[in-house]
Amino acid sequence: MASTRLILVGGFLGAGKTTLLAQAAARLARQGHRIGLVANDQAADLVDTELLRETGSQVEEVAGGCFCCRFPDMITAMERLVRDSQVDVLIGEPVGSCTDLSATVLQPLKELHRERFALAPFSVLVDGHQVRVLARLREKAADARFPDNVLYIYEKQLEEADVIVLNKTDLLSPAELGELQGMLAERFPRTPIMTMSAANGDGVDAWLDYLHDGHAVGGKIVAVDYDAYAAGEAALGWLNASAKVRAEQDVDWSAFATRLLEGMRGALRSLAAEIAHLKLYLTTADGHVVGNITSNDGPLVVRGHIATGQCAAVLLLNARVHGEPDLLATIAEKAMQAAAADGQMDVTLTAMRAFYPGRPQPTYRYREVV
Ligand SMILES: Nc1nc2c(ncn2[C@@H]2O[C@H](COP(=O)(O)OP(=O)(O)O)[C@@H](O)[C@H]2O)c(=O)[nH]1
Ligand SMILES: [Mg+2]
Repeated sequence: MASTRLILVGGFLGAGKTTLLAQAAARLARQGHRIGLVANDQAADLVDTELLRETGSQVEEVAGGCFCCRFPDMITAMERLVRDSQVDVLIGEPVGSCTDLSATVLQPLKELHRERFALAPFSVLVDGHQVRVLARLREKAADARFPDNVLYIYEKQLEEADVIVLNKTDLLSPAELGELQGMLAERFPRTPIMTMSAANGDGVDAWLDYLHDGHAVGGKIVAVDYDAYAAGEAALGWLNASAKVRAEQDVDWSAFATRLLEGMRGALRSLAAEIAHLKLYLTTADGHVVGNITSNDGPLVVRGHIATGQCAAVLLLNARVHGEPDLLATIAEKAMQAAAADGQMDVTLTAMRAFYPGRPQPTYRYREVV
């Protein structure tokens, strides 16, 4: 059987992976490819899956653990896309708090599934803010957003990349861009560094071309201390919730999304609980709205459109925060009720899971590059 191209895009929570998957899928589809996308999370009810479905590509999700701990599920999902939907390019996004992917996913793919999947260089996305955080980590500054063990994951993710992609360049001045590229090149001198705005598409074609050009794939395995890694993952409270929202009359769904995200951010700020990624997806019979926040001080972005006259929506809410899961659940529920009450709406929770991710236990862990 012919092999299927497989592109994996890593990077921390909020770096822009899902945005890039959607961009790449659209471009490759225009070139006549059939695309399969694979989302991944610690639990079900994923905003990312809905976002990826918008692209018109086939989407699978691997929920309940990272690709590394759910390797057989990842293979099954990919094989299903190839068999049932005849896709010829697969693009996957591992959980943003996951690292050691070269040892646990890339090497087993290379050794055990060489005939099935033609793996592209492993790209790790990073946004400028995160690069600065890393620099401050090395200086041991007290104002880092997350504790050291979370920053340990950031750093390991970049260390194992075949190619680092500095994303969100649209938010940077040329001088800042040059400075950040310089910082990355100094810290990771053996790794090619590309730049991109996944949001507006700048650099995406150049990146897709690069993946084709025969560069190293899974070229390094880095030393990862699993105690530090597990402590980093367990420092982040995780929440996946779904709810039904109803209104008596026509409502402004974007305003509801903004109120909900602002409400949560306000409560989290007052506890000094730093947001890694807070996102929501509201679906109605005619249109949807997406909302995102990737730090306590960063922009709140709401986009999408819902036609007038839509009085019922399904809400998906995903939060990854440096704070306790139970507290996160309470904050989320209160913010939902408050945002609904402000718009004379009614919200009914249909599922809510709040937890710390468990210790990573990869299916495979290679010691050497194969
Ligand atoms: N300004 C800007 N925002 C971006 C870019 N890429 C992603 N984002 C935004 O960053 C947030 C997180 O993006 P997402 O793709 O969900 O990140 P993920 O967690 O890595 O999958 C969303 O609000 C995106 O719209 C970019 O190139 N520029
Ligand atoms: Mg994502």
